Amino acid sequence: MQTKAKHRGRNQKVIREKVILITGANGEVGHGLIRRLYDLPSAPPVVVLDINELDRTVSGYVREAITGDILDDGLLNRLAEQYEIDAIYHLAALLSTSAERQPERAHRVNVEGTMNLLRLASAEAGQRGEPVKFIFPSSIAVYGMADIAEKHAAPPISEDQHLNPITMYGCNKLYCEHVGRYYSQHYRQLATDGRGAGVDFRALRFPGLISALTTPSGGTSDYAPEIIHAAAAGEAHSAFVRPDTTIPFMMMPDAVDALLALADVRRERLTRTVYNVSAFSLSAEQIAERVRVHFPSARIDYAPDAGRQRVVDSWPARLDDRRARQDWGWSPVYDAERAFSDYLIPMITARYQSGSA
Ligand code: AKB
Repeated sequence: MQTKAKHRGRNQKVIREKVILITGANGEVGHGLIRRLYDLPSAPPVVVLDINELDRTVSGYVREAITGDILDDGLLNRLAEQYEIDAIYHLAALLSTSAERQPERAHRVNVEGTMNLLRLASAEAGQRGEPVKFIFPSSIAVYGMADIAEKHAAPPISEDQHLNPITMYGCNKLYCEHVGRYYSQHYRQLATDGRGAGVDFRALRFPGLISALTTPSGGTSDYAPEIIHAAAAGEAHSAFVRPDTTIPFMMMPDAVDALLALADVRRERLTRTVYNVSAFSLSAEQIAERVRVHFPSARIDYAPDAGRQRVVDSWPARLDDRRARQDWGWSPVYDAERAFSDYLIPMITARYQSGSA
């Protein structure tokens, strides 16, 4: 739907509609987030920006879907003229495998794109005299374990450990976390001094995310959802990692809940700007075993891709998310058992049986 800023005549203020902006809304997280925000009675309408046209399955839930590039300053300026942006969920990014294939483009999209959005948030906060919440999904990719021995021997990794990413995507996310913290502190100081309002930057480091409703692309944790979706579709599948490959995972509804919960919590309760969140860890073969319980004829084997294996081997096997639990009550609904029995298997089965996949 197209909405225009309302002009109240010469010398009068332009009334802009208050909205939430989601970038990269066509991705898996975006799909879930759009639906959840639509159902929240207190949430302002959502405007989305994505490089591709918004999927028809979610386009009915947004005020406006803009097809465009976060690197297009003119587009962002026009957006700000038209809407009062209350909060930004900045999901747009090239994921780890895509970013390794085009590292310079990844840097432009992931870093310069984030800078553009932070600049927009800061200008908006200044204009309306109230902070703008900036919710940033970061990733397990910011970590870099030295080798497999260290990865498996290490206790769950907390936020300030092993910050040695080996991928362009991991470097981009880690840097943007720091720039977001800078914006938050710098502009909070402006607010304290009475010189304006600031960006309220909050980030989550997600593990591998798995959705029953959508299939991922461009990530390295994609091997897990690929195994599950292929089995449900009745297709033979070769996973691109070794069977012992282990990282933490989370179901998509928990990921969306985590973003909304972090956005909702009072700033005073937060002791940091970046939080780990996690649900459970499984190896690729443990995932395949659970899949075979429900799809006994699933044909799953392993054909590791050296580059992608190296990436996933550098990510921790387990994350310590105690700070999120303590500060804002984070707790996933889906452990490994419930993830399969209550979410993945019923929803994926329904999806492939109905032919909607
Ligand atoms: C990826 O694989 O790149 C993402 C991530 C773990 O951030 N899913």
